[in-house]
Amino acid sequence: MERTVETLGVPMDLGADRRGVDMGPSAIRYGGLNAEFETIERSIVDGGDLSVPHPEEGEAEAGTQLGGKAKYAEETQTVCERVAKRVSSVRDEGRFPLVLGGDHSIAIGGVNGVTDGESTGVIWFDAHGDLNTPQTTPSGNIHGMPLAAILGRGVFADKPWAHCPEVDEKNVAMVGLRSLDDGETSYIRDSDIHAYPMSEIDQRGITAVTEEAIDAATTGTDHLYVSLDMDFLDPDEAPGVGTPVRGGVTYRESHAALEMVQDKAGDSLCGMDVVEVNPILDRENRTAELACELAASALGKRIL
Ligand code: 6HN
Ligand code: MN
Ligand code: MN
Ligand code: MN
Repeated sequence: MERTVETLGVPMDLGADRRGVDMGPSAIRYGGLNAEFETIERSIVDGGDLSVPHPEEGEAEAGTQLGGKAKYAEETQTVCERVAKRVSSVRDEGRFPLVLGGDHSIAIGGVNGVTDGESTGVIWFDAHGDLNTPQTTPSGNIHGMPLAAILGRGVFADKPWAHCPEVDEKNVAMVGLRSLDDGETSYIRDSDIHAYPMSEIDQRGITAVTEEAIDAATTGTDHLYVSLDMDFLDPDEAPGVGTPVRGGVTYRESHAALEMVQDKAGDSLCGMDVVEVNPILDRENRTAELACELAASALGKRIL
């Protein structure tokens, strides 16, 4: 893995119903990202924020639909293409891309930015499946659809830019699930995706489950991308997220999982995003601070 980390803020909230995650990148920076990285032997540079269309400025139209419900589809495509381009050039320049969200739709850009013809495993830490399509979505919000889009289904399926054929379902692992829509449940059942709901974490423990997830995502792949939706954590720990769901992982479990990513797969880790931080709903910026800590854990921070 590249030693120097470059952060890329994506102040995007068009994929979610609640406003506020557009302030996520600022909150994460304010939460002490640089200080966290000072303790790791790697430098961090801030690549700034990408520009994102705003409804207030008339630059975005909620009405955009793609054969069903998918709000702001055109704008989301524009932003994700920008993310992919930047992530890819960060890697070309020999740095590690760390994308700060923003709603989870931006992961379409993150994954597309790293694949570049190489087979890629993906670990998706999330309460949700993010496997909806415009036909199965209850909300029309694209942040509930990015993993399906990456796998070539649903929103943008008719537009090949979003699909990453380099990502095979059998190398996708979802950890922390506790809120699935009907269409997502059948998607997972009919697929080769490795899905770990909270009930399995309760039974087997976070380390056994994460180890298996890492194995699935790294067996036979060239590299690994990690997508961390902060609603992976219990809302008691991380209240500042757009769509909180009770019953998530604890503070310690989240650190254990992200530390394992570095310990078991640090060499193949090629990119990461931390998304869905909503400072409006947060308490004393704790979710943003935790986002910094978890990124640092994944990228090698240890106290001993
Ligand atoms: N996220 N499954 C719900 C939907 O609207 O599709 C919630 C999605 C939440 C997505 O947290 O990234
Ligand atoms: Mn989620
Ligand atoms: Mn692609
Ligand atoms: Mn998500």
